[in-house]
Amino acid sequence: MSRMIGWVLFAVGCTVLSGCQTMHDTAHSVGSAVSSGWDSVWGSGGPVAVAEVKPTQGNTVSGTVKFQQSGSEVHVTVDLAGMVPNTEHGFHVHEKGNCSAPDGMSAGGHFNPEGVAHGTYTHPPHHAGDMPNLKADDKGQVHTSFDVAYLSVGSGGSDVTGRSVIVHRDADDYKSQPAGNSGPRIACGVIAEK
Ligand SMILES: [Cu+2]
Repeated sequence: MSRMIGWVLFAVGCTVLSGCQTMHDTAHSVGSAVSSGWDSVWGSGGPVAVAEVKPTQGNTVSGTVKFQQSGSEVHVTVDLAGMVPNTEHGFHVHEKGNCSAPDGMSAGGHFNPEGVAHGTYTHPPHHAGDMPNLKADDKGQVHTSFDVAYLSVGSGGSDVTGRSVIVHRDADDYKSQPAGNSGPRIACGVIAEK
């Protein structure tokens, strides 16, 4: 609980002190990395946001993606089904929390508050919305989790709340601009704070 209070105080401080946002974004860029075990170090209980993922027209992928703030990182938990078995898919946070278009294009481009190029999620600079490709198992399902330091939940310039997650048909090559040549959008979910 003291961690929660600390986070709130930090957030309030950010709104009072000008320049804090720049520091915040810089810290996230430098700290961009994937690691594990933070839950055991920091405990859990930070803000949570969840996307209920639904298939776009003509597709079958659905499930949930959960984002939980944990210390300075965000733990992302992915549970999806309905993919072609043993396939790999681009997976990103997109700018707009709008999945109304049949092809998912209403979600806009990649979430990119820093205005940088698309790239590999482990090597900044890259879009804040860049995440690792999802690999479907032999049942067409994905059950995985990972931690990133460049997103946040509930506050900050890289807050995922009110954005969306998109699953693409093809793998992200982590270099083609602006979206890794990952093809059409096969599923979309608006990220809402819980
Ligand atoms: Cu995308």
